Amino acid sequence: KPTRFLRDYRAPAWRIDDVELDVELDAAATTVHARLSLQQDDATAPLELDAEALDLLDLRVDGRVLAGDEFTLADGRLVVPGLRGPLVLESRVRIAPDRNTALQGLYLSGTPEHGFLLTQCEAEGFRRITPFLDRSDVLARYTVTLRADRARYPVLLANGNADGAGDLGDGRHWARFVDPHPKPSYLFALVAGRLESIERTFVTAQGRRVRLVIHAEADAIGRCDWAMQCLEHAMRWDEQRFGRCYDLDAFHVVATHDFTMGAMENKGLNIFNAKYLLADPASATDDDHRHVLAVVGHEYFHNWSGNRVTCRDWFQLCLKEGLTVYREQEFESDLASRTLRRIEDVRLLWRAQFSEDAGPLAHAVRPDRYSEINNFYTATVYEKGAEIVRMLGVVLGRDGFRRGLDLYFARHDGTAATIEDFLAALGDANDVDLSPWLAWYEQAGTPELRASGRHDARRRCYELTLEQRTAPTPGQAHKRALPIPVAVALFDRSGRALPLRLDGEDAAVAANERVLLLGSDSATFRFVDVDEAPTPSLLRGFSAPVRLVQDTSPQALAALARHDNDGFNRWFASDALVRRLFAQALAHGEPEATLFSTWTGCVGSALDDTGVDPALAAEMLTVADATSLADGLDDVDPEGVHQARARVETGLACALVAPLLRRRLALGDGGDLAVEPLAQARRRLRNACLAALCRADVAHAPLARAQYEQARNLTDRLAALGVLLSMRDAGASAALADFAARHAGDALVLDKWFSLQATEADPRACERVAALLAHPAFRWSNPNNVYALLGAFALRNPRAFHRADGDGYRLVADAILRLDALTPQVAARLATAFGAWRRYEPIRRALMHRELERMLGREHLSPDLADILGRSLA
Ligand code: B3K
Ligand code: ZN
Repeated sequence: KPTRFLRDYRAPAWRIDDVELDVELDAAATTVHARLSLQQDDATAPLELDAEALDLLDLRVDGRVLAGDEFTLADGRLVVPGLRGPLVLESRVRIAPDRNTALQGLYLSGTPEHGFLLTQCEAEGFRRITPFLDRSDVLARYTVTLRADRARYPVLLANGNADGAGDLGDGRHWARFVDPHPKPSYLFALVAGRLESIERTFVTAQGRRVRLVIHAEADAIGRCDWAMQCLEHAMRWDEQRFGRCYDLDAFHVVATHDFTMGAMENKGLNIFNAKYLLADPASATDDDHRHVLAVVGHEYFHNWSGNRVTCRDWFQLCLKEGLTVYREQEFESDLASRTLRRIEDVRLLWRAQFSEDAGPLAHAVRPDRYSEINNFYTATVYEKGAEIVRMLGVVLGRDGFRRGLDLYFARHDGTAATIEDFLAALGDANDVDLSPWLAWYEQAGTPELRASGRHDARRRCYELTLEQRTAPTPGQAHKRALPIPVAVALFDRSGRALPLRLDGEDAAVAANERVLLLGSDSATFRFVDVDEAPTPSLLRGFSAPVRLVQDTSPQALAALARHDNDGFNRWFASDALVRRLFAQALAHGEPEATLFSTWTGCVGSALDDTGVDPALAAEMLTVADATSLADGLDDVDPEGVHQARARVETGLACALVAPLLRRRLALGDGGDLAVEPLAQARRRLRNACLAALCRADVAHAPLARAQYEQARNLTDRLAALGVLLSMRDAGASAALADFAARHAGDALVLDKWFSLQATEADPRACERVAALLAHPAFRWSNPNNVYALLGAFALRNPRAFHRADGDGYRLVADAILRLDALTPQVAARLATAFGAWRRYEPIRRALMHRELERMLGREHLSPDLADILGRSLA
């Protein structure tokens, strides 16, 4: 595919005001009749529509059938020269949903006998349904009529409000939908099949009565109640926190097992990967429950941030995704645990985004070029994009941010906007110039923030010097200084937060935390009236997505880990100690004893203190993952990283056996089925204790065996199984077999069973994964299966994937080539596991390079995979 550039953006030469679609549904041969009312904005431009993977039956302009020589259809473009608008273009095409394994456009979920039909159009799937101006700045009103066999497809759904339905007399029926809100084609959706549903009524703050309907196949409908509760919470929350109300008479949600990603925010008809919709305590873990809450919220919030105001072009993808991820984070933080959500987000940022930014696939949050847009649904666009919005929230304050967002929605409702529009609205509403923030969107790479402090006893002041630097990334040799908000508190010896007054200010701020804005390469901030050397707490709440390098002493970090008044910062300080210990273990084989006991003392006291949020204590017990610990290293030896990490992890467990046993006992059997945040947090801690105990001493294995047997929820059973597996307990194989038998036929639970085995930090996981590829529950055509087994192995098991003999690489590369012929987006995502090849030690580097070249040498690669491989090798 040719490279597209942001600088080449041109407004569309033709517009589509109204779309009428008539769809005759059939799994093997569906016909789509489209009637497009077109306006011409540029009189010289020929009409060029996107059209892929469809058979064109006929084409008419204002009712006249065009002859074969009046248009061309090649390379995904339907070109009709010499037309003058306005006009009505009609096309009839035939498509084959049952052969659509790419899962883009109209496809079949499940088998032809038992499955159902559905669509996925973002980013460029609508062109596989009908010829169209398939770009996000063409907004049209849709009327959609579906016709299908009633017995085979009793439920018919499309975007918007229902506008009639009836019988066709020949065993078939029809249903019509009108969507009053103009929308881009990527938000189009239809669903047809045998689906069950649950329904509630929601009355919006504006008094609109809305039908909320969740649809799923018969075996899954019993697991949709949690999602329904989450949806109601999300709708109310968006009204209260952001003043956003729902705008149609019905909101439909559909679950499918065959989906390339998490879920999709189609207007009024969200489609979900079942993994993010179905949840009950017997078949979903606590984490799953929170993910359902977050994703149901995320897709719903898109109704404003994405649908009512959409993106001008795909370069602006972060406009809707960064903002919506941020809204989702706030939603979960308000409803569940703010501390836990922030810790998880920061862990994800480090593991996925920092590493992406450190390799050849690094790109700006708003990239300036792409060849395959589907490869840009990345941690950078989503997570770093959300971090930028969060920083703006910190700088503008809660009310200022709300004012800005209100103006953004008011100004751009019903249109397609840009990042510049977003910054202008937020800035105008607050009378500030936010244009320097554009640099965060345009510049790739993780900034390094150096902080050093100096106390001057004679002048009673504390000077904090902050410096920033961003290393070059592909295509960006020189980096500009970014606006970096650094939230700061200073604690005295007794743990009291000091009032903060900068030199030259009249009075100290009331709050004992403030945000310093570093706008240049370096700056020094002088706090006055500071009598003793304080303990600085920096980047509080992770106020900017940077790599913090601070000269803080271990004692100061320990004081923060014990006493910081914010839970996230306690964890953050503890994590900083972990990283120092890890670095020592990597360099010298053993971490230094005093530092080690300083850290274990902090974790031990969190464990003993029942006043501490159990989720926080659990997170402090959980050592950072190997990928995140290797961040910033060169010539990485994954085996060495694993050993050093294991030493830190096992050392902690051995040092804390007594408090671990005590706390686990005090937490009780955890066997209840409640899913409210505190119950989840207690289970989390109890399971973290179990894992640590079994790591410390195999003598604790009976605890894990007993928990496996007695568990009344999936969280506890799966946690115990993971522990047995990682200890290589004699009973592990039997437990694995028992688990598979208990959950036979339950694809989502078996995916967890696949992942557990694929992520076992043992080189032999490679053979195990190879064997599991032949398991009857594994299907190559199902993205969930592929991610659960191969994705988990390649992206979350560095020790086995990077096995020194190269078998891990070969296994995954072979799988990628096989998948590319089926589901290119999945193949491309898996291939990102090879992206960081240059950061490894020479032998692995060469092995990874060889696999990349081997894959690239294969004929008929999809554009998706070719793009990832090409950029990785560039
Ligand atoms: N917008 C979709 C992602 C579409 C991915 C296309 N390859 C899900 C979301 O972010 O809500
Ligand atoms: Zn999204």
